[in-house]
Amino acid sequence: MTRSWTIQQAFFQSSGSGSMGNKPAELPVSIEYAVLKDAAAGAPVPSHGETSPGIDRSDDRFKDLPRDATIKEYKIPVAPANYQSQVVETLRGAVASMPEPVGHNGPRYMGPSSLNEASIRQMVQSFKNGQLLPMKDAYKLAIDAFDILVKEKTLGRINVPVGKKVTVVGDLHGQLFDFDHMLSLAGFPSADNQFLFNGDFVDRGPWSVEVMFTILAFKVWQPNGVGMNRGNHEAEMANHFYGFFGELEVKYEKRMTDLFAEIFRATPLCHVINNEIFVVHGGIPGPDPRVWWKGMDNQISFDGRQLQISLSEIENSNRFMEPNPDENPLMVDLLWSDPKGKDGYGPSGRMSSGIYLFGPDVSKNFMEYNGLRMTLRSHEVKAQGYRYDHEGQYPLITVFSAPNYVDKAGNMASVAVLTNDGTKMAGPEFVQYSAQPHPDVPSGAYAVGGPLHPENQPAR
Ligand SMILES: [Mn+2]
Repeated sequence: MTRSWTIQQAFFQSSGSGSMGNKPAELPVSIEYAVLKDAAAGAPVPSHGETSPGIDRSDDRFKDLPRDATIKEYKIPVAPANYQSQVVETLRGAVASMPEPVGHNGPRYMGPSSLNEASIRQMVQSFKNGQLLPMKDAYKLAIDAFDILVKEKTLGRINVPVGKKVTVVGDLHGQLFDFDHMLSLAGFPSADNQFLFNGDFVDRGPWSVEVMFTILAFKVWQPNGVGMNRGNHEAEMANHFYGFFGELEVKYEKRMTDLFAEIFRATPLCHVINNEIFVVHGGIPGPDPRVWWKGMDNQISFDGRQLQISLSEIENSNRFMEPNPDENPLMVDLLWSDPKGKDGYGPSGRMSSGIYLFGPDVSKNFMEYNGLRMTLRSHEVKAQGYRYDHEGQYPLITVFSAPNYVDKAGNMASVAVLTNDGTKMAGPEFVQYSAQPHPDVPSGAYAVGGPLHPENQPAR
């Protein structure tokens, strides 16, 4: 089996707006997507017109489809009873025999009990001053975080006691100076204020390593008070192209990228807060079966799901893999999809044939079926840092936490705060903020083609 990368690039081309006046984000930046294919070298492009076994193409539902439409079963892989990582097991021994960082005068990680609010504040301050955890400590912290995440469920549960709150953080994308500013406004994770990081911690911003180690320090400090959802950028393919792996290689070593790939495969895909609020990076389950054909355009909407997916199906699904629409359509929907204004499903411009947009009827049906009353998601830049994409009784809200995204979007950022008022999770209230000054390292510096990518650096 040869693993080949293919990458495609699309520009945000938006015209018009949805029935609720929803407008796609207007951005001077491109959105990119890539498809990781497991295929023999030279294998033909998947043919259109395919129908999964078990699907009756003569069913009335499909009668209007063009002949070249592909109809694929929505099959959810089941999680293994326990996941064993050969990568991590091998590293444990290697890390134990790494030299102690004698003479290192930057931040240290001396085990879970060394973490507290003061030590993490100091760590972030050191990161802002250009210091790093030493190699051995960095591995230890990352492995300790892996050991916690690997035992969690694909769908996590957060319980906020009466009078306490939870802060949901959207895309951060390695913007350390903005992240630190956000913490100064929203506070640190605590028993009074749990945190849920909703994916896209890394890539593009050139301090993805420091943002990631800060989040892992929070997680190891308070395993039950800090949640993490995987985003579409917590994936090997994305990290390879958009900077996190290049940055890890420059700041540490290439071998560490394999560990982070395992950490991301162990990261839950979504959380539910107090049985009321669904939190996921991208969106909710896509159409079943998955239908697509050449020439789909954004005028098309289809009503594609007769059976709803339950929270327990998500909880028991296998996340220990890279996002891949053929093997795990659910994961791709949760990590990649976006809301739209009109009812029904529609094709997404992010990636052909595997990613969908979903309308307000789709999100309402999912929430109603599962006894939920609100969805928070991230994944799209918004001018104010948040946006009610679907309104009404079952709102779906985007929260995005990277201000002036990629140093040029000009957007504000926000985090969403929900409080248990004794009857329900009240809110969200949004803590908004704008971009902070940062050292002169551009967004994308460590990405493929960027000035600090390992291939573009002089030999050290
Ligand atoms: Mn995203």
